Amino acid sequence: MAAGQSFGPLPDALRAERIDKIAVLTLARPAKRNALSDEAVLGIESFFTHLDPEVRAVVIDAEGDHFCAGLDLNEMAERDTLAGIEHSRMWHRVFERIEFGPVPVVAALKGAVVGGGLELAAATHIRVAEQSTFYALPEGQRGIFVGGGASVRVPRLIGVSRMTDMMLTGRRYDAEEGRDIGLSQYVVPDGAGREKAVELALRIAGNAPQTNYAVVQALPRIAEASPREGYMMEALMAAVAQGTDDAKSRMRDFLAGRARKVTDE
Ligand code: 1HE
Repeated sequence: MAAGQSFGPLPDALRAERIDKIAVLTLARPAKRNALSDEAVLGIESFFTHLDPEVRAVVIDAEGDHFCAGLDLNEMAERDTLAGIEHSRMWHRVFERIEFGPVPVVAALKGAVVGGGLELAAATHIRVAEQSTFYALPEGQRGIFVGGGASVRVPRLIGVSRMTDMMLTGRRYDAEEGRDIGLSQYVVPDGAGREKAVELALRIAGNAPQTNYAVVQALPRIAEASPREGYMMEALMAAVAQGTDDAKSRMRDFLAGRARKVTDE
């Protein structure tokens, strides 16, 4: 474990740095294609748990040519059934910390985004894919099943039938296809993923915290609620957000011509 500045203790497989109001967490085990050991997954939890309250958005990127080759298969062989359940539940806990954590998270994807790597990516809010990116769920070929939340999150992105195809036939999607079906929101040239992810995270960090909170915490819950409950939750969240001094001063700035227009870049 190396001291991760103000990021809590981080294992060697992770690095973290601060850029202005954002933090960048880097998967740093390229020799093993950033395969996720238990130590690394717990390190991700530690990073999000110890995040400085001044940090307004996070980028997750990776060293080397691949974002993440999934679960470290070396750690799998000796696990019995009960340990398998506990292990999967541990991944769920950590990835929930990302999805429903304090701030929006942007992933910079490249190369392999497979198995648990896709599960990690699916727990983030914005995904930027370099051209080299490919997505797969090789669990089907390894005789196992997904365990890091993919059966909940991936169908929401691409539908049950596409995930079924990925698992049963080993189908891979490339970067462009992935964007077209909803696995990423952006595709950028190779080498440009981190820069684009940082640019987006800095822009997100400039939003009012109450808006980012509503988008991360309320929007996915509203989207899953029945319309009756959803409309009510939306009204409550809207009232909470607009009642803040921050919202009022942002609206005054716009009306006085001091704020960006939608058409300004
Ligand atoms: C690994 C892992 C890993 C690579 N665990 N060690 N995930 C998989 O089934 C993905 C398996 N990996 C691959 O298909 C390929 O490695 C890649 C397409 C990602 C990259 O290929 P390549 O040619 O660049 O690298 P490589 O030579 O295959 O791998 C380099 C090293 O990384 C090699 O070790 P070395 O000591 O021989 O150099 C590989 O053994 C090692 N490596 N991937 C351990 N995954 C909560 S449930 C989640 C379920 C899952 O995620 S299942 C895992 C699915």
